Amino acid sequence: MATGQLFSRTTQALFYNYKQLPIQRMLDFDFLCGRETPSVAGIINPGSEGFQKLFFGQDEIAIPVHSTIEAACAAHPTADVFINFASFRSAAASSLTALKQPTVRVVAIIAEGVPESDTKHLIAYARSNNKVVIGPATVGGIQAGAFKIGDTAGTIDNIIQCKLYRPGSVGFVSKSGGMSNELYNSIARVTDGIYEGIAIGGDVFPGSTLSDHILRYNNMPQVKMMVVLGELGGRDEYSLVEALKHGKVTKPVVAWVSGTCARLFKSEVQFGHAGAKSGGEMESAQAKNQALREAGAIVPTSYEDFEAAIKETFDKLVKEGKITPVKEFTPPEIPEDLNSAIRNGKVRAPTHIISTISDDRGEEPCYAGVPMSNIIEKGLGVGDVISLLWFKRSLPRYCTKFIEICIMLCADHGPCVSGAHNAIVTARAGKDLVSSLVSGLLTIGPRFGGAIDDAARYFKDAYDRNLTPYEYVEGMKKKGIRVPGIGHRIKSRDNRDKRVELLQKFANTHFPSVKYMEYAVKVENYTLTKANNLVLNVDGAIGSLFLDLLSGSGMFTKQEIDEIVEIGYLNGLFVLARSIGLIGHTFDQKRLKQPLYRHPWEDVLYAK
Ligand code: Q5B
Repeated sequence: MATGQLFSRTTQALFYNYKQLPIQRMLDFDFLCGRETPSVAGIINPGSEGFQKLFFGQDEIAIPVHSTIEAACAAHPTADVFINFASFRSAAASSLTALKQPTVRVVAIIAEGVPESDTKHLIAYARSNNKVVIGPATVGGIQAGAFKIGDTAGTIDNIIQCKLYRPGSVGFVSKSGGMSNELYNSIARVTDGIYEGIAIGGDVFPGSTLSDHILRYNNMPQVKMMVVLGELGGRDEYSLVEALKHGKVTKPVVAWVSGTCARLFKSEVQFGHAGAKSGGEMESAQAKNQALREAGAIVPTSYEDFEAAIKETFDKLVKEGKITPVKEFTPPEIPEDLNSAIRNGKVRAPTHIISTISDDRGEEPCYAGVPMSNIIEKGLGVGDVISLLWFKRSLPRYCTKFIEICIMLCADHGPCVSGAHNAIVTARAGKDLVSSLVSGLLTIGPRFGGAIDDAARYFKDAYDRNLTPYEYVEGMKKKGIRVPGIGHRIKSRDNRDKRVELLQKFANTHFPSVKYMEYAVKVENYTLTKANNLVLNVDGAIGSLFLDLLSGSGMFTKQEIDEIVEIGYLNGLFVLARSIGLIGHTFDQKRLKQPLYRHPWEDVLYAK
């Protein structure tokens, strides 16, 4: 293992597997410490490339994302720490790849459950190549005021409380990541704080050991004393005992091995970590504490006395002039995330969208307040769904049935109408479903299918103003406007549109009043005196009958009816219905493998 300093205020890491929270915590720590460069140089997210936006203080920064470890190392040759958030399944392979990169010096493996044989292989490779592995099964480590791995030391509040934003004089190493948080706190209370802290992880074979780090701290002039928290199970602590016995550790070591309670259990006990199980006597916490004590470490009689022992050792070093406690300063405040500030009721932010028709935030989506399951359980149909989403109310069944009939009758009118023709030509040009559908839909307008709204507007206005059909039609003629809802390319007095008849029949049976439709028929009678094809067409029938539905159902105020007509809801019925046919025509052409359409020359008048 390399000796001495692992990190500095300029250390940069590559972060394997995108995890927003730990990366943001690293960057927040950087800001707190007054680092000028973010500690994460790049992210490796296998299979994807680009950038991830994260905060560095108040500013957003874009961190490059690479799809391979090799590409990330090539792009960031000064990033020498590799933080591996891969799952236990892929952690070993990705860690080995990282260790093989010449630019990577330290690899931290967070995953628990990495196979021991894989870890042994990683350890052997790292040691023979003078590289450092921290973990597996670790939270990582921290150099106070300089660099932090992932989630080490928890929240920003905890980091501030533990004074980890600036260096102290204590080198700390533990097996447990959770307990290291506890100790950062204790150490901050009774000393000038941590210089560096490492959690080696709770596996039987840690990538680097307690003694590896203690020997490293011993070589670092900034570290004046060391604190070790071991645990029962394994023999790692004995290598520290040996180092102490052989005089390799010259700075005071305050140590405690937890798990003394294991003796209270009658059978063998496995604690949280894979390596923390009460095995033979040598592996007991009592035996290890005793051995450390005999080797010269300062070992209290219980965990409760651990903090006092640390304090005593620190105070002694201060008294001897070996430590000059650091000057305190107030770290900068990290701006709170908008989401958490809103959650905590600290700020209010204006919304950018207002929606009143549906809500997908609860257990199930609701249409106009009606849960999806109600719609299904009550056996409601698409007309009811339209009634909820367009009109924001549950209309009576005859109304929703009428909507459904409109949709069924307007679903298609053969391949020759404008919309179907366009969809067919587009599909034959090799375009996809959406393009073909949209190209057909774009033909819907005042002449083709999109005359329902205008038919309703003008019929309503003429009827409400008591205009005779003659006054209405001739008035429109004077203005140069064709009567919307009147006239058809193929339908005529002698070839009536069956759809119009069906709609009229349904309305005559179910609607309380059909006054607008009757007015439209009177208009038709008049226009038929002008030309045979000036019949009430499907748009005109729907437009006039929807006026009857709105005014006769008693479900809408006069103001609401005016708004519906003014906004123009009713063309939506044709758009929705005809989408069914346009999709059908698109599939039909593709199924028939029709080639590119070209209009024949013979069908064009080339005029001069
Ligand atoms: N004239 C529909 O016209 C059509 C007149 C009129 C007064 C009128 C025309 C029209 C209003 C819009 C309308 C919906 C363009 C139609 C639909 C869906 C569809 C389609 C399908 C499906 C047909 C000849 C003479 C001229 C005109 C006069 C015509 N309409 N006068 N009011 N409404 N209607 N659209 O046959 O003196 O010679 O200059 O615009 O309601 O789109 O199946 O195909 O399901 O897909 O091309 O059913 O009526 O007649 O343009 O040659 O005019 O009649 O002023 O008089 P035509 P034009 P003049 S349903």
